[in-house]
Parts: sequence; C-alpha cells; structure tokens
Amino acid sequence: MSETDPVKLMKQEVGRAAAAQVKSGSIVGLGTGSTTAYAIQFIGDRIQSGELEDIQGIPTSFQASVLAKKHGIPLTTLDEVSRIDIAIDGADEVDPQKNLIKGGGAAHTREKVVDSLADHFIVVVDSSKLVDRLGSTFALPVEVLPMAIAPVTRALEALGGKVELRMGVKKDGPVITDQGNMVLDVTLEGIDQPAELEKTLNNIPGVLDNGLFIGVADEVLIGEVKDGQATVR
Ligand code: ABF
Repeated sequence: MSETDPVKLMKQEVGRAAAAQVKSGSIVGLGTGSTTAYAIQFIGDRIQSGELEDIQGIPTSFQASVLAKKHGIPLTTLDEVSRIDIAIDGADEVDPQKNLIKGGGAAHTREKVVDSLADHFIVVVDSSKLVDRLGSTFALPVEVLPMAIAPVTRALEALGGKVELRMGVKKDGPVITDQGNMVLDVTLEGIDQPAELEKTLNNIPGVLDNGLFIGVADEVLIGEVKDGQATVR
C-alpha cells in the first residue's frame, strides 16, 4: 500500500484511536491482523515518547508477539498477571450487537482467551466488516485437532455446513495454528442463533474453539474513507 493509500490511512487512524485509549500501568491484550498491527505500532510510539509507562502486553499470536517486540512493548503472560485492562483486536465480521466472527488469521483460540478476559475489549475494523447477520460474508473458522479432522468435518456437515480445510498461502499443506492444530472454515446459510451455535461447535470432540465471539466486544471502532479522508466512528 502506498503512504497515501486511503485504506492504509484508515487502518492507521483506527489503530491510532484504539492505542490512544491505553493508559500507563495497563496490561494490554494485543490482537492479530493488519489493523491491530497499527494499534501495536502506536502503543510502541507512545512508550518510546515517554507518554506511556509501565505497559505490559499479552500477545494473542506469534505474529502479535513479534510486532510487540519490534515496537518495544514489554510482554508478559497470563501466569504472571491476573487481569487484562484493555485488549485491541481485529475481526472478520461485526453484527449490530457487536458479536463477531474472528479467526481469519487462525489465531481465534488464543484471541478469545485474551479478549474475553479483558476489562475493555476494543475491536478495530473497517466498515466492510459490518454485517446484519454473522456468516453472511465470512466462513466460520473452527480450530480442530489434526487427528479429528475427518469426524469433525462430518459433524459440521451434519449441521448443514460446507466445510473446507484451510490451506497455506502456497497451498502446499494445511495451515497449522500456534497450537499445532488445523482450521476448518465452515460456510453456513447465515447464523440465526450464534450463542447456541458457538456452544454446539465447541462441544464437538476435537474442536478447540470456533471464531464466534458472542458478547465479548465492549467497543467497536469503525474506520471509513470518505472523499479520500480517513474517519473513525
Ligand atoms: C484477527 O484480525 C482475525 O480475527 C481477523 O481475521 C483479523 C482481521 O484483520 P484485519 O484488520 O487485517 O482485517 O484478529
């Protein structure tokens, strides 16, 4: 993306707006994705400038931990701290009730641990992620033990899902999560009862977690580009 690319500018503004809510002394959940990457960068900038002190980050993925280290954010773990003050993370779909589909980055299992523990979870998205009903535009990611891929696939198909094993970018093999598992992407004809579906899916033996985040988000920052100008609402 060029420096003046409106989408990049918009992601930067959303990330900046989220990073601005971080207070000194906070434990910060650090999410995954290109928009959250800007929030991590701007948190680092605020630390380097002396504006923020005593920040500890809890990364939700290897990618987030690499970015945090690059931007000088000290890291900690859930064994060391007993709270998360604020979490900033992306999403693939957001419905009017702030329920989410996440997992496009194959990191939703750790993301859900961190985001759901946070006192304040901020979702950073562009307006293209807004949907009336979850499942309208994005297949639902499900993290599965490799040895259980076949039976879980059958169980998801029995629920009416069209199931695809997520392959790597080079298509030379399946995506492997930070936990060493695989991801099944499930296309459903729109999701009417997301809270029930989340529980049903997680009760299938072999499923680690799925990308439905129901009642987890506290705030959604939405980036838009109007007349070449990036705005956040
Ligand atoms: C991650 O953020 C995933 O849940 C989701 O796929 C991704 C979206 O990132 P981006 O900001 O690049 O659209 O947390």
